[in-house]
Amino acid sequence: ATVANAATAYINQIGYRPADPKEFALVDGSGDIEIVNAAGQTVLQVTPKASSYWAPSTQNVQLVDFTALTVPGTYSIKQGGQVLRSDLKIADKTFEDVTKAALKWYYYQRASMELEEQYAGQWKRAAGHTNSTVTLHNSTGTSGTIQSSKGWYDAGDYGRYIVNSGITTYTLLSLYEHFPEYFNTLKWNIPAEGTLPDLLAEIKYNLDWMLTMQAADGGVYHKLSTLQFPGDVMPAKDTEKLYVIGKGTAASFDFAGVMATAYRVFKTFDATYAAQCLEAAKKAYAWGLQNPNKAFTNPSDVATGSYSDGELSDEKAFASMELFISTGDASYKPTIDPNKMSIVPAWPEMYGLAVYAAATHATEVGADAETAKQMLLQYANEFAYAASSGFGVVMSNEDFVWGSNAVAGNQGVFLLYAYYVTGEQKYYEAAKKVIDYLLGKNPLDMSFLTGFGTKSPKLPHHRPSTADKITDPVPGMIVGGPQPGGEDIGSKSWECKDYRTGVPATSYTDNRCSYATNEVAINWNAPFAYIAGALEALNAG
Ligand code: 9MR
Repeated sequence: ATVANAATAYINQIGYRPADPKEFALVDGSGDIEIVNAAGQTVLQVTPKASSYWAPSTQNVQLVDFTALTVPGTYSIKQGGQVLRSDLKIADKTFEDVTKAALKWYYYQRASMELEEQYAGQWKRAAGHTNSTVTLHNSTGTSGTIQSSKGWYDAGDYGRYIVNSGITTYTLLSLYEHFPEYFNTLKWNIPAEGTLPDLLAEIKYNLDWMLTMQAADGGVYHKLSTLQFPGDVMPAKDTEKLYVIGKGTAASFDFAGVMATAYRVFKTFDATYAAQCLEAAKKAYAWGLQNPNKAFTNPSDVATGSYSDGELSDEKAFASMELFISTGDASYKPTIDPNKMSIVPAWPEMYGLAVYAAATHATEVGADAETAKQMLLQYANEFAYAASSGFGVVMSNEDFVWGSNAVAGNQGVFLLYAYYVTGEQKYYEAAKKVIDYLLGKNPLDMSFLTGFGTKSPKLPHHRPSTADKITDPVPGMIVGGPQPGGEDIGSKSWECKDYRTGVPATSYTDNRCSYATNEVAINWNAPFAYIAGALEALNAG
């Protein structure tokens, strides 16, 4: 009797660009792979690479390189005469739609305004958090109210947090700054903001909010939220009192770096606005220098996201570098420390951004640019090597933390930086594999982007998607992804049953309860949008 082939092929479910390197992963396969076109003809026969062990899923994985196939179409993957799957696609501008969707999601996250049907379609909704007079919590060191509105909700909750807005807005500003031509014309149906390109119109909506969070002395408040997380209600139904909470060093330096960058990006569109951003950056930076150790922790009456970080030197380096590049004023110039280790950016890890900025501004920063470049390449070489085995990504066990998909994403962004400074194809190829991973070439066989792919999250931890009574979740959201922490597991009604598998890369559940694996967040969408947008922009025209 013939035993059915138990092989599984894991692919980028959105597809592959015709001229790109192309690879899928195979588990439990044996023999050659045939790729068959819609007419039933075998167009490519490939011998899979030798298998390699991937610790995060404890699987032996074979990589199958089908770069030689360049004709757009939909294909089947066969092994031993058996069809493993029939949704393999090669298409021009493969990542344009996901770029638009991932960026459009920021519009869906907008506070203080109605989402009209002409833009939001079936996800139209009433405005939330419209009362712009917000009470200063005593943790700000003062009392009274400020005027604050606009901005993006952080995640599945409705908090607005400066630290997380910082890295997010910076990543999106960088996307524009690195690829202005591409983003000057790319549009995704959001309300116009003067003549700004859509990407800058969206970014400005959050910058406007961030600017309201600066106190008269230059210091920046940490966050704006209710005291407790709201229930599963639409934004307009979350009517608990809003507070401005905390004021600290991380928020002030993150704000300073973002505003210094915004100055460069908005200068040619709106000189007055750009000047306002730069002024705000300088004042926040000066406050940070005066208050170098004001680490934020949640006050005892506050339970919303804390984004607490005790290590503040990287935020300072980031702000210094961006201010230095924007102003040319040597008094801002930070020293690049080659021994600093945590170089892949994350909300509490901003050092890598300063390193990258230094590496790409040799004229301004002088000798440090070479130090920065060497640091970048030392890691990028390890990353490129790691991408040649397992599921083709850098991710190792310790990368599977809360928001692991953003770790993968930021590794990809980092690899693209290495590509820009060297032009070496191996970095492009490794960065490209990150988007394959996020869109389905992973042991869960899952595209982590809502609304896209053969199998994608249906029940994200996202209050609007839960409360809106619409079957499909809001599209264009990258969920946090697998990780073994199980912080959301328990016996209370809103908690998850144990979904852990004993290995990091499959400890995930597509369930509303799972804020530790299936929530969405602005800082997780940004690196994905950056990679998808960069891959299109680099190949445009
Ligand atoms: O992304 C944050 C992650 O790094 C932390 O481990 C986690 C627990 O503190 O919090 C995550 O951020 C959440 C924030 O605190 C509130 N909004 C939702 C965010 C994503 O889960």
